Amino acid sequence: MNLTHLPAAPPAGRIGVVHLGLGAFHRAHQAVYLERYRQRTGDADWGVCSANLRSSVGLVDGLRDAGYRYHVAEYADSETLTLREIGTIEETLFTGKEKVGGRDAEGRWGRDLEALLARLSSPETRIVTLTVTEKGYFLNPASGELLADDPMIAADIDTPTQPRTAPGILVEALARRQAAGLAPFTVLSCDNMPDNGKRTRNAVIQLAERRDAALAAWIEGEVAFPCSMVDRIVPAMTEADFARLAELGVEDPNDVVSESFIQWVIEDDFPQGRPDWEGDGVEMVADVAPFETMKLRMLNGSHSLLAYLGPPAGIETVYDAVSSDDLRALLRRYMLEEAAPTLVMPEGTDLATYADSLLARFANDSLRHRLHQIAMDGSQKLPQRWLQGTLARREAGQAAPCVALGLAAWIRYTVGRDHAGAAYTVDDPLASRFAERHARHGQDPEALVSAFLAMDDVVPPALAADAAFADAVLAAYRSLSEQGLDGALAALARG
Ligand code: NAI
Ligand code: CS2
Repeated sequence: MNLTHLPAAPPAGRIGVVHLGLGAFHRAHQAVYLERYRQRTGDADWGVCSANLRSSVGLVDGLRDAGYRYHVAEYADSETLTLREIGTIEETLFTGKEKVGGRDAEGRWGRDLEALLARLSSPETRIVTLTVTEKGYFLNPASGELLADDPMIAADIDTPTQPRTAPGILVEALARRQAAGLAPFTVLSCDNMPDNGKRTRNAVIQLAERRDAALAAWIEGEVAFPCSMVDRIVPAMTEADFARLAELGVEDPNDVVSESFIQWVIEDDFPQGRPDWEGDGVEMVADVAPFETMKLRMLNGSHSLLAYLGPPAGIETVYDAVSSDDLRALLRRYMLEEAAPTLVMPEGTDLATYADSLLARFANDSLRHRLHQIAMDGSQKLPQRWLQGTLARREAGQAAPCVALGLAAWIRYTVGRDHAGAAYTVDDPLASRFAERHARHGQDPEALVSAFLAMDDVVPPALAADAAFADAVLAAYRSLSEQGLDGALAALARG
């Protein structure tokens, strides 16, 4: 093993960034960039206070107990590893519901809420970043409208000074800053959503309007919500990952594993200032949309194809999936024939080379990126990964057989049983709706496919009404059900 250790820089002591969503990706991406920035410049202004609003109180307390130090194990391949110690997270907070004796019902909410709101109201805090997953913004996946009827959002509307959601916490923090005569902070979403800054702004303003029109107008006029494209494959840790690191003498429950590749493309709109990230390879641009759409449709769209085709056929990880020539051929066909033609990229962008680089990253034999993890929250992911691009293709009269197969696979995946009949959890905010459709139409493929396509908060109505496309999804569904993955891929290849 070619192993490189990189120790963390000394703590800064000044918190310039507050992060919502202390998960694996935040620890392996934004925190890494801030660590590299601090190592390069010695600038002590950009320490991070990182909060979990909903889960993982163990990580919040574990990082605190470990002196806020952890490692990112960056694998270029199974023989080349950089162990990067991170010290930029200097405070961790938890505002979710605590379990009492393991029982969720009696837990109280908001253990550290006041501490988080105080951090967010501090003049030192100039940037707020988020990785709360696509569902953490409480937006209709297709329209981008705030889900005002969601019980969590309804609670934040009823008790706005005791918020529980990311949008609610941002509104309350901005209200406190406005009341104190302070400038706002810049809100930087790092979630895999198209126009993630605009969608975050949308959620925050729609929620603020239900509280105070003047506050909403202030936010609309004063708060920057730049968009960003983020990229680093950071699988959820497995026991095998911890065992591998233990063999190297690194035993820390807060560590994360990632690939060595990392990318961040950010719209340069930071009125309160920012680190000069350019020195660490961050691309600061005027418009991030082309980069974001390219990555969401080519990388994430490919990931989702594997995520729904793989598990029912007993395939567990991305690496296992791309070890199959047929699945690799499917990804290449999807990327070059269905995704790439929908993209508008700067002159000279070579999408074929980009596709090859993605397939090489997927074949990283040191990442155990579970397909079930990628399959999570499909209702929140598929609009931007497959459906918006496919609608454009259909409106131009072009076929989309790979996405039709992907949608058929997603519908089959949501039944929650694999090829051997073993049950698994369908982890999605709309899971109960899927179960209801399977219970009612499970024996009638045509009615089942129609019922899924009719979910207009996921599938654009114009695409659902496209009879030729709906027929292609039904044919793919029947092919998967009757001939399995190999048969369906062969049918696709025959065209
Ligand atoms: P994770 O499971 O480690 O962390 C998820 C975080 O989201 C946790 O802090 C959790 O508490 C929070 N969360 C979930 N639902 C929430 C809600 N309703 N409200 C508030 N917070 C909520 O997952 P990970 O790997 O950190 O990914 C998080 C997000 O980062 C992804 O959804 C994606 O948008 C983005 N991302 C992830 C990449 C990866 O490879 N893991 C790569 C690129 C982007
Ligand atoms: C994955 C992404 O879980 C998923 O949905 O497709 O987290 C993917 O690993 C990242 O976007 C890569 O940058």
